[in-house]
Amino acid sequence: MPVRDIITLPDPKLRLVSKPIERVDDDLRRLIDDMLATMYEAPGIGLAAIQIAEPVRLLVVDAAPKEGPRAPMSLINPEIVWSSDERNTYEEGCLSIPEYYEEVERPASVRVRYIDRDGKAQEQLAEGLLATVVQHELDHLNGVLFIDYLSKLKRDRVIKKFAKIARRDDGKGRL
Ligand code: GNR
Ligand code: NI
Repeated sequence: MPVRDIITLPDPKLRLVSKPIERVDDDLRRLIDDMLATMYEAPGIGLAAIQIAEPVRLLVVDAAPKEGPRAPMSLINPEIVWSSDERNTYEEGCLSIPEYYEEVERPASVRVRYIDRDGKAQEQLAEGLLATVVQHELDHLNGVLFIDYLSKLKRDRVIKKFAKIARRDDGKGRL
């Protein structure tokens, strides 16, 4: 289960709209396992395939408490089929925007439809932190980042900081 490199701002791939997955096979399950290994190693609680430069509609999440057992989930071609009117605010971060955190408001609960790693259609109601992470990951599949919900001033400041880091180091955007 190789850990893969996570791409960071200002990599233009983060703005791609990822393509639907047409077949759930062993190659895809290997990609899922790489994503889970990469997410746990980071460590993070969610990861979209585009963050390891694979522009396909696939995400993994584990929003279980740190002390408890792992609860890995993989969602293929996920779609939000219902969102609550109730909103929730969480301080969000992103492995592709290292060490930057800001509060974002989103629907508190969502019902998500997806294909699981066995190729079976599933629906699940996500609430609390899981709802936030699923929406954050789904945004990645559409080239949307959490900084897009901030004021232009804050967003431009972050983008500028990461552009500067990329010029300074080897272009991989590491801090
Ligand atoms: O690890 C992550 N934590 C997190 C915290 C609050 C809201 C969203 C997230 S997702 C993030 C990992 C990531 O960048 N996924 O795309
Ligand atoms: Ni992210």
